[in-house]
Amino acid sequence: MAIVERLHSFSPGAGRVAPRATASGSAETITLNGRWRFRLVPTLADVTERFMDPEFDDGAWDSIDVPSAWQMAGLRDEDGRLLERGQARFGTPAYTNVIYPFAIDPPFVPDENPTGEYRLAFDVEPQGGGRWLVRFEGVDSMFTVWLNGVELGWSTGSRLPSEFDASAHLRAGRNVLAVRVHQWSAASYLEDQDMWWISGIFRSVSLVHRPDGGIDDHFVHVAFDHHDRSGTVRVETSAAAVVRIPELGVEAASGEAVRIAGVEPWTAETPRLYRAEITNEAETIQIQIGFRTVTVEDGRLLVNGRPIRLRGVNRHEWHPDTGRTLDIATMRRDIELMKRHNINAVRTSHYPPDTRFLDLCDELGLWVIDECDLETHGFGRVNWKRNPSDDPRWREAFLDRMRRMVERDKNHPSIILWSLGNEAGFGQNLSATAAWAHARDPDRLVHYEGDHNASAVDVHSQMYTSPDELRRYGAGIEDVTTDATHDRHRRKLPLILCEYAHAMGNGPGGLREYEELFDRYPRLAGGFVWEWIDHGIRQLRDTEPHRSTEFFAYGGDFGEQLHDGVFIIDGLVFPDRTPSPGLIEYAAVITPVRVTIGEDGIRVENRHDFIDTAGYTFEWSIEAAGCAVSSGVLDVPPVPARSEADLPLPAEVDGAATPDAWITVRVHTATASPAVPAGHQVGAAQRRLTPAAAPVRATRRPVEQHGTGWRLGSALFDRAGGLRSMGGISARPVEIDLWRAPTDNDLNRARGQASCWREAGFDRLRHRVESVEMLDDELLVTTVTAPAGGDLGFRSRAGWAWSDKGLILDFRAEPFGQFRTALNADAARLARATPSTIPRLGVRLWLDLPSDSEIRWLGLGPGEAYPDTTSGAVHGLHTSRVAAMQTPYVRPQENGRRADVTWIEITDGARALHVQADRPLGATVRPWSAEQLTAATHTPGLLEEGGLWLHLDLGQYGIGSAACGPDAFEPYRLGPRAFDLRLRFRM
Ligand code: IPT
Repeated sequence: MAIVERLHSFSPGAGRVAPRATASGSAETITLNGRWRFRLVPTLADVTERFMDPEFDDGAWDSIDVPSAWQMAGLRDEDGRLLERGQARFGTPAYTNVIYPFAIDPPFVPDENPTGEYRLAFDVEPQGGGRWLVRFEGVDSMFTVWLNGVELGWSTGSRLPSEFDASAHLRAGRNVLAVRVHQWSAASYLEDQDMWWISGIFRSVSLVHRPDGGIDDHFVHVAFDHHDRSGTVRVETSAAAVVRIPELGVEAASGEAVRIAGVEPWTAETPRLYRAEITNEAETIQIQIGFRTVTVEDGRLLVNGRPIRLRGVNRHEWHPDTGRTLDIATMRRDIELMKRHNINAVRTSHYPPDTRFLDLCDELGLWVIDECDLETHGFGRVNWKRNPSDDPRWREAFLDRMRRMVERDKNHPSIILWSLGNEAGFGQNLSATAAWAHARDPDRLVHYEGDHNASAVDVHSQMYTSPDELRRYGAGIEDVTTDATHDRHRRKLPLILCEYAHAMGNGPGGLREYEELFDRYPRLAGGFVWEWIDHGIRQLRDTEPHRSTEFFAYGGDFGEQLHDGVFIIDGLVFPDRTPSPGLIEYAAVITPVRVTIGEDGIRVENRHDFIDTAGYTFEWSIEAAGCAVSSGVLDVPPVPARSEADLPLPAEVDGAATPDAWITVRVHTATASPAVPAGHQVGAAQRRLTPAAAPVRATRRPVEQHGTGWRLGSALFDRAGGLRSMGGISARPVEIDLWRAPTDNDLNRARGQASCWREAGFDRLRHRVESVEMLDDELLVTTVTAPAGGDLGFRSRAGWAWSDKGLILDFRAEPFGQFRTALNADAARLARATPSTIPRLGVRLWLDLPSDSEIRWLGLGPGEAYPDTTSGAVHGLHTSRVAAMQTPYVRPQENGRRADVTWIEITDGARALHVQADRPLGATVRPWSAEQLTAATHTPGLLEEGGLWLHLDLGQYGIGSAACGPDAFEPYRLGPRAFDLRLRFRM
């Protein structure tokens, strides 16, 4: 078949051996990973005619690491050093979410089809008879393989393995493997996942020996009977063999079902694996067996007879330097981070991961939805016309993908659901794959979100459902499906949110609201936050002569004509895997051991599904105004899974008389497990015991004239009543502050608020001092603040006084004008416009303090917190530095706010400014202005301006999930209102 025909073929490949389980054992496997010769050509017309010939001279070619994606490898020089931005050796990554970067004309793809030609010369001494296979774990998107000049076959299915029989052509001594990989092929229509388009041999390649009579394939069928706690195992093999589980004294023939009394079951909480081997004369393979049974009963998702709650994430494979090529340390790191943040489930969105990741899920304990490498989302743009999912010509390709996933991964106890893919509409090919999976593996459940009627699946799945709608599903009062039979079936199914809470930029907010529903309704089996990691690409940008700054690139940064910008940056961890505040929040909301401190006692809820709380310690402490008062350890009898216990409060609670006293209970792991160390905090709870101290009585001193302005103690004001310095620290006048640099949620065109805020003009406030009055002991300044081009705003009155307790500011403000979302509008538009929300309500001032100042505050911390993201923060005395308080969102946006702050202190060692508020405020300190934060598109765009901005707010608009989901929920929306505020500055 000519290349062109093959590229435009509905067929998934040819010449491949039947898919089979991943296995390791006595048979030899030789890695072919390493440095290969490589040449990239831009179009099919440029391919190298005889490059597969063993004698072909590739001396002038480039070289590349296998595995790697060529676009990612090409961002570095031959020695692995990052090239400057704009330079690349092998094409560049391109990002689109839904839209295909080629015309929708299936099965055709453009002539402009970057093609990588790879050559590897290697020496082997094949021994022992049998067959030799060349195994590719993943090649994107279509490739043909030649060994010693002879074609072995071709394949598609980028995130799936392909094996070719090389036996007839493998020689003792030198061999040459040649592979031609095309970026685009008919199969690209099936791989429209929301991720970077990158290509090449991006997973390992090996030469695998298959001895005659060897165990080519095996299928471990397991069950756990929760009534008598026995396990059953039956191992099907492709050749007769003996199965041994030494620890259980089991020795059985392949195919024989063995029931074993008293086994320990596998769960994500107790990932108990039994070592076993399957052996015959030809070979021995080592396996790990986990006993567990997955069922749906009474609309609940059960494992081993008990309901489970999925506290999950969607995980793409990503590394900022290597793309979708991950090393084992990175995979392990992902799981450690997940488990240390209370996550217990992964959906492998949207393709089967490197198999080693699944081994780690088995070993460390995570529930897995293994998802097929299938997405045809781009057809949505043409009303799903010609969608492959319902076109019989693609049927074999669909089945091929599902088969290759299930056959490869069928022995992982961690996998409880097979997912048919993502966002591929619905149609006969998906029904066929579901039917095939049910027949091949009756012991697991089938998932696919796009099957809205749940006609082919065993769990109902949705994405980005609002809490209101979710509540209806929980209560079983959801709308009927179009078909009565499907409706009856669907009503019996548990519901999961395979995606919710879009973690783009600052956020997600509103996680608690979902958690409450998951808690309340047994039918709701939990959900998976979208998504685990920001797919940023590490780049260097020249910021100054001889200085380059690293940053993370996103869509459009490689000059793509078509791209979806920053939508690729929507993870709970930053590209370098630093946890973002969203992950801290999620960990707190989903804590498996929830403590609630009431007036009369402490409630411990064990939200695990299987284990009791014996493995946790519960420490309490009482602090008053941030200072330790007393502490101890709670005596908590082991609380069984899914139950709760009530305990008395520590006796010391009664004695707490000092103002602003709080009790905190922290839950830690008592012992280490493979992914989580001992002493790791899994949750915390707090309760205020005594009110904050009454405001101090201050004796005011007279205001003095000073030059053309005024002096109030150590504070100087200009003639317009504007603050100029305090205690030797230069300052700028206090201003009303309504703006925040829009978050990615704010910027969503359909549900976000930023466009209204901009239309209203909150980003361009102008201030006009109306009057300055000198009273005996107060300097009174009234100001009108309104946006350029607008006639609404705030009138404020700042009363400044000097006292024995420092500089006092009494600030009052009142809104005026029509706060409507449509400003400058005609009457009709105005009538339709809803009352405006505002991003922030507060004040800001600039201080001449250095950017390495130390910050202390009493309030929530240590991390940032917004109205609907406060779960991960605790009240107390916190210390940090300016730089550490900036959250490095890949696209700069509002960040770094500390909530419920009653005082904050900024010090450079020599000078200190202490600001005390009469009520808890949001406090943000930045070395750059909100204007700069708003304008920056990447982190190197944020430049220290000299001095610090201090923002204090009485409220901010919630964070929500509007980038792909609901906006901030009602209680977290902020509108304009009159406010007053008293601040006391001490220097
Ligand atoms: C949903 C996709 O499944 C996921 O891959 C990702 O693109 C996410 O959106 C947004 O980041 S689909 C969307 C129509 C809700």
